[in-house]
Amino acid sequence: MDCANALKTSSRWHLILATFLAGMSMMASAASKPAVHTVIIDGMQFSPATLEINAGDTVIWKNKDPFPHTATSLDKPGFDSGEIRTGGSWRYVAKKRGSFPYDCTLHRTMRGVLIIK
Ligand SMILES: [Cu+2]
Repeated sequence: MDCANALKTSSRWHLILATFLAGMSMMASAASKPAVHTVIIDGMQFSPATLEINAGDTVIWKNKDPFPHTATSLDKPGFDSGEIRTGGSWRYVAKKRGSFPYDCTLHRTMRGVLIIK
């Protein structure tokens, strides 16, 4: 291989590497973009009961039952939706990392856990 050919091959590898790195950084930015998660309240249950999310993500609780519910963290300070009416929803932007067990203050047997990483 002469000098010119070696140079051509080397610049081609640089192009492949640059393309690869650009792809990787796009994937990284997609992964760190805040996501929106939904918890359905139906039949006196939170679904999913355990939800793992990243700090900065949004969680929306949607009430499909014919009566109100709340999503209220057991530890304070935490979060408290107040009463979510039938067909209503409540949106929460999760900022503080940790594991937050929560229940419905109107029906204490309804339990869920929000894990914020
Ligand atoms: Cu309830």
